[in-house]
Amino acid sequence: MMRGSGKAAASLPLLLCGCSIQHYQSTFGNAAEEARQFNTLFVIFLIVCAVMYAFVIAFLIGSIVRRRRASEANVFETGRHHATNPAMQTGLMVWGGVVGTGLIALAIASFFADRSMAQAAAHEKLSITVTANQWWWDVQYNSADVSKTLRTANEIHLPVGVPVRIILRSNDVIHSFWVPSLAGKQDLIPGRENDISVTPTKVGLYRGQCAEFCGAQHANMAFVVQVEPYADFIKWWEQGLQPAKTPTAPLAMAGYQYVTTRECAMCHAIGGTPANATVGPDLTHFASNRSVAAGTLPMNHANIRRWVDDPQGVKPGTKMPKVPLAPNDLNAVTAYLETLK
Ligand SMILES: [Cu+2]
Repeated sequence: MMRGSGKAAASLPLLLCGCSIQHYQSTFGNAAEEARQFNTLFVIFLIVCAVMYAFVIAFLIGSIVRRRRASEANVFETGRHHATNPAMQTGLMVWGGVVGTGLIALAIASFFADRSMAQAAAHEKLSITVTANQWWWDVQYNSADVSKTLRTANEIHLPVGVPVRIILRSNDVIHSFWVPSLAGKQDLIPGRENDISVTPTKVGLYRGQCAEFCGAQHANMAFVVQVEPYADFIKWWEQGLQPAKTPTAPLAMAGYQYVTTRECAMCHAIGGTPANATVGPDLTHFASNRSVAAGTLPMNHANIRRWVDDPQGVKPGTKMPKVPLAPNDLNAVTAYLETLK
């Protein structure tokens, strides 16, 4: 796992990536079939619109020059601009044809891009449910075998080359799921289920972000998507299903006692412990994540301590309350959370 230096969230993307950050968060990332389709469509629209625009500007300049020459010659060219002028009529018909052809070409390109994405969506081999909350992401990997269903938070793993259906829900207000390198945006709406299909084509780490203003900490509602080979993904899933290890060090053991029996257990679940609430993020493998508080701080000892000590200071308005912990308890809780890998 990458370790950050504890600097501000602005430096987080660089700290998160031991790999290339070239397409970490880029609409030109082309890291999934859907992003590639969108970008192809974008290029076609850009070229057609650029040609149209060039024609319009050329005609505009031509008409200004012509008008100026006529003024200088003090000639009032009665009738020459009239629509009954044969040359003008031909010109208008050609222009109408160019515009019509351009619009039809764009409609056809759009149709085929939609069709291609719908075909990919029809062959999904994996479904995950992402539920948005102010301001974090609950992620559930669905399985026909309920014992294999995995719940995590703020970090999504996807196998490369496998079409995935991401079911989108919201627990509070409207959010928007957006991983620019992989696909377009899709809203998460309370009381409604949306979905988006993604077929990742490039192994890598990609940043996602809520793209619909959802409150004070909207900017700190991020997540990362790790696209990896299928075998690695299955291994990760199996590891994720393992319960949290019971710590042996005295300080972490004291933290285990506190977290699983006191305030923390009222909101969080930790597999294999008495803590099983679902209000907040599942913490079973919390320290394996790359960030604390949905992309707000890099994951490291200092930042876990800082977050537990004063969540409202780090992320004002977050639903996680400040629990007045004695220094010993704070050290113990931090030590225990660090063992959750
Ligand atoms: Cu938001």
